[in-house]
Amino acid sequence: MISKNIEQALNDQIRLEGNASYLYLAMAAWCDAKGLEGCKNFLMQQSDEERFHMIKIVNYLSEVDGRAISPGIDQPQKDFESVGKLFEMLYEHEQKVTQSIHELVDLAYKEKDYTTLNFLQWYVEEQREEEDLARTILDKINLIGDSPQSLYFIDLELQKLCGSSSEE
Ligand code: OFO
Repeated sequence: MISKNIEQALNDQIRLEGNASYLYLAMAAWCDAKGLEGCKNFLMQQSDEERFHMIKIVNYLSEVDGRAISPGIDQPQKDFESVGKLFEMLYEHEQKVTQSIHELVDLAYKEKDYTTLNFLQWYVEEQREEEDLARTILDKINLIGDSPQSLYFIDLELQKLCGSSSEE
């Protein structure tokens, strides 16, 4: 059994993970339209992972006799200024998710909900890895540059990163 407060906060997290999944899908579609196959594949993979993060919370709520709410979808941004700006946005989004996970940890700690606290550790670690991955990509883009001539090489690098992010 979990408190209504924690249940609400976990449902807010479900929404955030769901929105991340659809934002990354929109990013993948934009890259696809630009012929950036490697970037598209990477972002499709990230989108799938975010959905998995969402479902993991839905299953957890079911296990602790809570009620999961399937979130509505906010229309994500469709167009992006450049590949560099797109990955900056992805990094900012991951930082926002990390902050939200840390607030959830805080709440679980205050309520002495050690079961949820334990469950959230997986997300704390996952966010560390995802932020690290996003920074690695931004470093590569900074090195290569994102002028039209450089896009081919960025795309190759992103293809190489496919399969390198973690899933359980
Ligand atoms: Fe990368 O956001 Fe999920 O946890």
